[in-house]
Amino acid sequence: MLNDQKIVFSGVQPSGNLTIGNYLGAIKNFTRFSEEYKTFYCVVDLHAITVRQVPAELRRRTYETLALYMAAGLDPKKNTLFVQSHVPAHAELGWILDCYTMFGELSRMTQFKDKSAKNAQNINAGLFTYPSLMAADILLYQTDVVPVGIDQKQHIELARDVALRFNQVYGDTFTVPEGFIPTDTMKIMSLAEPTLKMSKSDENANAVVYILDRKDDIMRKFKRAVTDSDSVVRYAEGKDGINNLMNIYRAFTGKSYEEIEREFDGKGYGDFKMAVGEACADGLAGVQAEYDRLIADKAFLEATMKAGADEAAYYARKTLSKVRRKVGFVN
Ligand code: AQP
Repeated sequence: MLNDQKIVFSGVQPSGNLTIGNYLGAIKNFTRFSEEYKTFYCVVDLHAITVRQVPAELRRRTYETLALYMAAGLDPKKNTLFVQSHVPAHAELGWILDCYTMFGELSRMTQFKDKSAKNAQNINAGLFTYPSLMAADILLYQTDVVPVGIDQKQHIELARDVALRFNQVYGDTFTVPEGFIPTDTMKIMSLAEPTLKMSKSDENANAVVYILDRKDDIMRKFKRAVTDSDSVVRYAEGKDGINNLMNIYRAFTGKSYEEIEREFDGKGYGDFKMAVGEACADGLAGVQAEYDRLIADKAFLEATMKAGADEAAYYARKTLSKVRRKVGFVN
């Protein structure tokens, strides 16, 4: 790493099949940093167990998420790709930062409230302290930039507050990170309820387009997407379904809202939905082909996660030893 090279960190939970929300809001943007930044992209399995997982599925999805990172264009020679639980410094710094994060702060996190409502039978302490583990993930690497969807904004702000608090008590220890949130794709919405975020844990598979969905499924899901009683393809307040489809179409074609409005002038929603489906299927085809190749090579995936963890652990150790010294632990 060069001395003045900026650092990027982000992660995705292997808590379900990844969606085009995860892809357009996060993973696709990861690649833009590979050339000029030192990048750490992690499969955050420690976070995933805040919601009950089937162990064999968690293991399988951990491989799948790593393969998807690479299929989306992250070259392991240019990016440090690893699994969170392979670098124990995350859990250790997570605990330390728990002691510098206030109960009131954690109580205000909307993700905690949402996930508690969804998992009323399992409101565990990990779900509550998730943001301080996320702060540890970020701060361990002295991260400058964190590419995420808008739903993670509140957690990034908390990570900044914790870094500032720690730095104030012990002197300069952590870089204070900034979020990088894409404007058009920061929140891809559910196809069934376009006022809600598209989520990999949604029980309604028709509301969600998965990165690995094949064309038939993609077309069927867009065909059924909820729109409105108007029939004009136009980006406007109150047209949540159409706005969402326009954002997805923009992301896959690079067209502007005006170009889309012109393209579908005088045509109905049916034509527009089919075009969005085609663009999405075409945009994902390359990722899927590369994924199919990578997922068949388990030895390569294991070698990649091992090399990534070794490299990440090297950087993590530097920050952790500094923190341990500052808080007063005996070495
Ligand atoms: N719908 C979305 N639109 C834009 N960005 C999104 N992200 C997630 N959903 C959308 C971004 O993807 C990254 C990884 O997310 P995560 O795995 O940490 O979990 P999440 O934010 O809780 O995503 P999900 O899909 O909703 O997972 P579940 O259902 O397991 O809770 C993050 O940068 C996130 O912003």
